[in-house]
Amino acid sequence: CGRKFVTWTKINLLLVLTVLGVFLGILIGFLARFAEYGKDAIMLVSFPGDILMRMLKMLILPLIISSMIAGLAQLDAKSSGRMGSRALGYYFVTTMLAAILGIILVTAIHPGDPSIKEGVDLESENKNVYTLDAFLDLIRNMFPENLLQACFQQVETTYVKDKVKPNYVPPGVNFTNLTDFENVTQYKEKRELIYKDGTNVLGLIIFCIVFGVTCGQLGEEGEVMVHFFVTLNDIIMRIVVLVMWYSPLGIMSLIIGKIMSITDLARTAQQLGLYMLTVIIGLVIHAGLTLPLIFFVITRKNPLTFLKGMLQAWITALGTASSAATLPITFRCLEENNHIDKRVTRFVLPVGATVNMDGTALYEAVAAIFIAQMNGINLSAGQVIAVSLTATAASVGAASVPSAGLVTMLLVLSAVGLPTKDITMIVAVDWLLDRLRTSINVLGDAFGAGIVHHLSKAELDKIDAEHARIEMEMP
Ligand code: DAS
Repeated sequence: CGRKFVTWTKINLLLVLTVLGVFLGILIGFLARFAEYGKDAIMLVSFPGDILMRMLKMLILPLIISSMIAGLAQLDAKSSGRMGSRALGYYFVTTMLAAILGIILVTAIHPGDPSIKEGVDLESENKNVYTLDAFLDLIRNMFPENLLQACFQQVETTYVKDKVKPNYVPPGVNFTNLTDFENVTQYKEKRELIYKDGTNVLGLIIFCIVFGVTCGQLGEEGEVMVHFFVTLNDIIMRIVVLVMWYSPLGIMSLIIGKIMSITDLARTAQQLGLYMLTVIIGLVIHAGLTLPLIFFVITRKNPLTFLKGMLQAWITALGTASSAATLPITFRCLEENNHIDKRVTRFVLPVGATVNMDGTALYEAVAAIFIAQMNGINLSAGQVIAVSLTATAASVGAASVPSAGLVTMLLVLSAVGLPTKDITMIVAVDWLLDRLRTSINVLGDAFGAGIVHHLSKAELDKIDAEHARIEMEMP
């Protein structure tokens, strides 16, 4: 069995190292936290993690462009249309299911109670994280008039003292800010709060879909262009392997840095423990039961084997709290471990990572009703239905960057007239819940790619057979 263990470890060495990184990160994080190190130590310890985030973000732009154009150019318009509609249908159904599951659980467990708010002076409680007014003004001002804007607009809001400057940049391919997946919330001594959510991925994805399909229709003329993007995609995926071997250290550093900077652990656990448990139970049921069941019913394949192949991406999502940053690893796990056709992953993954967020929908439904319970408000049936719909819609609008779901939750709270200021009650635990819901978002995208691959297999085989026949006839 020693030889078997060595073989197993060689195949799973990276996964073993990454899991080790997570455990060491948690252990060192809590040890360092109780040692009360200062901000400098946190910055230092978080440095390797920042490097990992920057490496992954560096890959996202070329990866999305090359994968979408290469993937779509190798399909005809009809099959990519069918593939796209299957993917969007799966995204809508699973996201709605997640939101409804969240509502059932938060209503059954009832974690919110007016006593939680007693004695919590929202103003003083948040001095060391956000200035309450700053946070509220920021959110209130950046909150776009309607969801379409949230999906397609690029919002950059800088809050400096009493000024909030939301810049709504018109949709379209704006390369300058696309690599800025940073969701930077810094609280500086001069009471400046800077929040940047510079994402315009959907604008890029739509551009790539049109470009890729057009490229594919060019036939021979487009061959050179298709070959360029296929080669670019192969190069990017090779670079991803290098980043993956660095990720155990980076993920460990991200976890240490986060744990060291938690504030008020005891109060948070005491007041928000049941709320966090509700979210966690919901995420586990959704990813451990709902998604595997849908996957098994449609593909008749073992969902556990599929999940094992996704472990590396799941842990990276836990470390980075960003579906976009995890995208390169998600590609690799699906194509290398689960053998999903590249023409499927290249098309559905960038779209899924941006609009399909089951974990976020569940989280926003739970958090909104938790806030209602904390205020002793009993929502009517109509309001509960509004919560499930707006939580689904808000998860589409959430960018795939850290804490995006916390921001778009305002859509849900506003839709049912809940006090938006209470969002600061749950900010303290968002660093953990964000990681958990992001990892479920990634698993939802992965199962989606597996299902679309299964449903499109016949067409893909037909395209391959056609290519083989043409090759045979070539002189
Ligand atoms: N962190 C987001 C993501 O990358 C999810 C969220 O904030 O809800 O998927």
